[in-house]
Amino acid sequence: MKLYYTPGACSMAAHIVLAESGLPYSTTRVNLKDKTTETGEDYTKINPKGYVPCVRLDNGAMIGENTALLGYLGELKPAAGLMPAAGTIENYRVREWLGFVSSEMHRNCTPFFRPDTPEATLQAQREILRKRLAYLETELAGKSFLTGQAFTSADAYLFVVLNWFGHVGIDLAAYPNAKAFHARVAARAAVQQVMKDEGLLKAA
Ligand SMILES: N[C@@H](CCC(=O)N[C@@H](CS)C(=O)NCC(=O)O)C(=O)O
Repeated sequence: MKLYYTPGACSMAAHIVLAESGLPYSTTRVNLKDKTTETGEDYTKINPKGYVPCVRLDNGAMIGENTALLGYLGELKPAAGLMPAAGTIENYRVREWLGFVSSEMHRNCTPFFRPDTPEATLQAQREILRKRLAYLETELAGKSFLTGQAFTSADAYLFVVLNWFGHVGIDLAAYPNAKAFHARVAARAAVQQVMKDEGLLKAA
């Protein structure tokens, strides 16, 4: 499998799930500004949508879209526990969180990465995000991860989105459960490795 990613972008969630699974994979960095890969290919020929993440499977098929991709990758190695067994309510609980992180958290962060977003829009987005964080805060009370004590694909995605909140201008200190969740995920060996591989942490 090959993951097309951009350092620190939402593609880091798939990168974490791959690293946590222990399955073999390779990565290719994508420059989102000029849509080229680190090997000089035109990324839009690889993924016509022009955005990350996407994964080329060993049989040549491409799969993208975080909500589908993170479920798919998480189910590849059941023993890793990243997705509960397909068809169970527990599996759909993780998918429910993937949907929440995607449409309620990630999507509401997007305007902060567009240089032309008016400040009034950013303020309105911050208000929405504060409401979503308040909900997360109650959901994470007494739990290590979104669905309980097991780390899943949805936790990888939430971790990556929470990484952006400094840039968004919301201090997670006001949300102690979310802040503790973020620190807990950051400390995982696979997550540390991925952050190093993406150039976000200096190698020890
Ligand atoms: N619908 C996609 C959106 C992914 C997405 O927002 N990717 C961002 C990085 S976090 C991106 O590549 N943006 C560049 C662009 O849209 O040109 C998904 O959910 O996977």
